[in-house]
Amino acid sequence: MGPSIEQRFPRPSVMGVVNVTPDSFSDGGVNLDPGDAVATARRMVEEGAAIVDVGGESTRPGAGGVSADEELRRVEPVLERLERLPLSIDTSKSEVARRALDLGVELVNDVTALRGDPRMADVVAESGAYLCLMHMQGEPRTMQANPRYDDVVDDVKAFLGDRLAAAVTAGILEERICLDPGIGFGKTVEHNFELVRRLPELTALGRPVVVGFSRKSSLGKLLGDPSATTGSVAASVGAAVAAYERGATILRVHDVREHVEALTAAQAALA
Ligand code: HH2
Repeated sequence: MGPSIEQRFPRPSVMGVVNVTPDSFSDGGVNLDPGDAVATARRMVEEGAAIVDVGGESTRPGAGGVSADEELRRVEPVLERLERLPLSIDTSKSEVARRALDLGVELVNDVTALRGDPRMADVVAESGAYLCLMHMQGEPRTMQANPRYDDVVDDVKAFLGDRLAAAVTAGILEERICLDPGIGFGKTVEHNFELVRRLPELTALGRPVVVGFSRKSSLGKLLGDPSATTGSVAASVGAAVAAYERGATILRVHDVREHVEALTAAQAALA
């Protein structure tokens, strides 16, 4: 069966992001050409990424969906050429996940936490892959319209606990699952920072936590631009180090070298 997710990804581990899309919020178009995506993924591993997350559908605020065929058309040529690299697939479609797993991907990163496709749980269970379950309020097209919570951390924790239980009931081993509060997915700036500040309440669920604050617009807004759609690398690194200090295990980032260097220093200082 292989190692548990915490053995496979010791804290802190960096997950590099490669979006093979025309429209992702921060790297849209940059890696749409398969050759560019392959080169970016290889560079990320050289820079110290423990895994590279390949995605063929943008989930940025306002994004519509793409078909499974289109998603596969984007990611398949990339995955085929990266067979010996540690990879995850960022998808909510079982058809895409199944093909990616056939091509050697070891983790399924599902931003719908198994709610998007009724066949996804079986595909993950049968393969024995690692799984990331992420919180999202609403759907990408409308999620930033007016996010509301009674208490954002309590709500996200209850959701992730429920989705973890559903995954285990569907036959996925708990030791192969990690959880993610879903920074920017139906959340205000204050919600996002509160989730990091109170991260120990989420690690109390007993599973490794993934945090993806990298380049997100809340960082640009925090620094004074109310209409920001992205955040700077420096602000991303600051948020990632804070998340690590509060207990995050995997940091999902676009700028691998900067995060690996910062987290190595943070670990030396904190461990
Ligand atoms: N964020 C994005 C996409 N997938 N998966 C997890 N587990 N956690 C995240 O925070 C997360 C995610 C959005 O970022 P990105 O992939 O860069 O952009 P886009 O969705 O526009 O492709």
